[in-house]
Amino acid sequence: MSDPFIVAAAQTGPVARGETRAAVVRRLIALLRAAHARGAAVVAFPELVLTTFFPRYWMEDAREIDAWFEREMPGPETRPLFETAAALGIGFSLGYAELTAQGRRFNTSILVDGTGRIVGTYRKVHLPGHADHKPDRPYQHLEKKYFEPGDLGFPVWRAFGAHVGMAICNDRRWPETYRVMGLQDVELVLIGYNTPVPSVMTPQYDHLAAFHNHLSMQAGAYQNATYVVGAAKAGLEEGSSLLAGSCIVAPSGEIIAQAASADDEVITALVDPALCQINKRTTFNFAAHRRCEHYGLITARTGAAPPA
Ligand code: ING
Repeated sequence: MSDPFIVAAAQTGPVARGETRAAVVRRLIALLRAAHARGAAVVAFPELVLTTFFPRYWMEDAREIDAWFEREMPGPETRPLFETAAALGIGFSLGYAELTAQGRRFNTSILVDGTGRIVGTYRKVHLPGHADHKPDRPYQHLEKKYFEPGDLGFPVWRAFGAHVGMAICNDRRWPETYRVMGLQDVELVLIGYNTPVPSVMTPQYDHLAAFHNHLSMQAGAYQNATYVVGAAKAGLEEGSSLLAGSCIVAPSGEIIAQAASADDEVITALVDPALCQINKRTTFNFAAHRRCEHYGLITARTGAAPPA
């Protein structure tokens, strides 16, 4: 059993459309140093944290679209973050828009260890929103236009002495995300998110945005006996209000740390993998209690079909 360690969520405030990556990286380095000063071994940064949340814009020019993507990681603007982290011996997860050498585009998160090495890559599976232009809306949500669904599944890696996985934003609303990692004995899930409120897709629930944010991560943590860290890009970003509420959830489902602002803010909590074992060995002892012979519909059927 590995020793307890401190995890941080580095919530960021808005990133302006014209803000340079170098300027954002300076903010991220300040957050990294603050987390290190509080003893953190690993820091979760938000989804698409290097730029403004560009899926809110309808764009057709390929060059304009590709300007939001990273062709290399680390690249010239992000290398200082890797170098500072390695010098401090602290790891991190980082969300960004990935453009591969083959020209494929993903909403991606990487896991970097305390030596600055990328130990894992995750590509967002659940892409919300739409691919067509909806000009009557105050802003778009075009992740289905700008990204492909992730092609790496939901991997879990050995890192920081624990079993660590990642997810990105909308992924946190889907129980399958956590269960696939739970079946790999995950102990810590690092999630970045950009959640516009109003969501324009479900105005009926805008007053519950903060509740649904925490409900999703608390349920995932409890039902899979894992820690879950949610790191928001928050605040009023180019006229779009992004939900804050960054938090760290224990395997019990309890929130043990929560952001108090909608700006750059570090929150920390102690991760003790032994606490995961309480329910992994009892209530959620998958081997003892799950009955896979009855779960077939979960992967056999994509959309719901009513009874005959
Ligand atoms: N954003 C939102 C999220 O899942 C959304 C999209 C908002 C979906 C509200 C449903 C309700 O938090 C991203 N980037 O996935």
